[in-house]
Amino acid sequence: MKKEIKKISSGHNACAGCGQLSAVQSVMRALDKDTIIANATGCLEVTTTPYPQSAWSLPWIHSLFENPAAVATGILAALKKQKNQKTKVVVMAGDGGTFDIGMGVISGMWERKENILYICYDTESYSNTGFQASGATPYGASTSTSPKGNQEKCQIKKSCDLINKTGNHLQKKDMIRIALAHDVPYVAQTTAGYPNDIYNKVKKALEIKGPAYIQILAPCIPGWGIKTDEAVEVGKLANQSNFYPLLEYLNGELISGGLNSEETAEKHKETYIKKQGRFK
Ligand SMILES: Cc1ncc(C[n+]2csc(CCOP(=O)(O)OP(=O)(O)O)c2C)c(N)n1
Ligand code: SF4
Ligand SMILES: [Mg+2]
Repeated sequence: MKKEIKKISSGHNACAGCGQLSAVQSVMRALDKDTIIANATGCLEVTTTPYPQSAWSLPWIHSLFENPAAVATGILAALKKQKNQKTKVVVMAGDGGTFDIGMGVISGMWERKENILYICYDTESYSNTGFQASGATPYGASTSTSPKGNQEKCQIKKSCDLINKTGNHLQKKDMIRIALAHDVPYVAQTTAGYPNDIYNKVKKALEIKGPAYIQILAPCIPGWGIKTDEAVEVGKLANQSNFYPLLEYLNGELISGGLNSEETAEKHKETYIKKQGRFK
């Protein structure tokens, strides 16, 4: 029997139960071996490539924190020069790399309508550097730069009183709407709670001509204050509570997912919040 090659191997040093690594496994199942990945600095890159080792068995390049979209553009240009239309180019980056520092180059890539699949693993904070708030951090979440009940440590002095009471006092940036505003033909949202949904969305995105954006909520064990066996459950609750609904847009039209009924959301909201240390 032919032995299946794992596209990302065990032996990486991510935290036990990491929601991001679990989501990556589902993404990798859907990728063909004729793929080149550009990966921004962040937990995914750091935990999978401690020199001289690598957990990746597909062509993979580490970009800076801010520029995997530009690196992907360069790869695509080189493939075009070689008249190669077969090899897929995929970006992988965290929410900090996507919502914040990488925004300008992402916008350029989408403006040029390049055939690149961009996947954002959304841990709702800068996990790799100690859980600082990002543009993806939801309202009320305690992070190391918006620490609830710890005025001493707060780095955003002006809003300290407010942060002290609530944790993060800013709303999460709506990256899905930003992608749609760029007329990205395939835009989807999912969570680490749904491995098959991730797989199906990646497969679909790869069939689309032009840019595609998939945002995957990736529960972070220490950053969210959850147990090592809870990332999948919390990923499911995020959808069921309507905090992070599954979404799929094709040419601007919602073709699957959307908000769950009020009744379903009400049933799951409290459990979603109470399970997480960052909301306590
Ligand atoms: C220009 C620059 N600023 C800061 C850093 C330090 N840094 C490395 S990873 C990281 C946070 C990454 O956060 P995110 O993109 O959300 O990925 P995660 O670690 O959460 O998966 C930061 C701030 C850097 N590498 N480069
Ligand atoms: S800090 Fe969070 S995102 Fe990083 S490896 Fe650990 S669980 Fe995963
Ligand atoms: Mg992150």
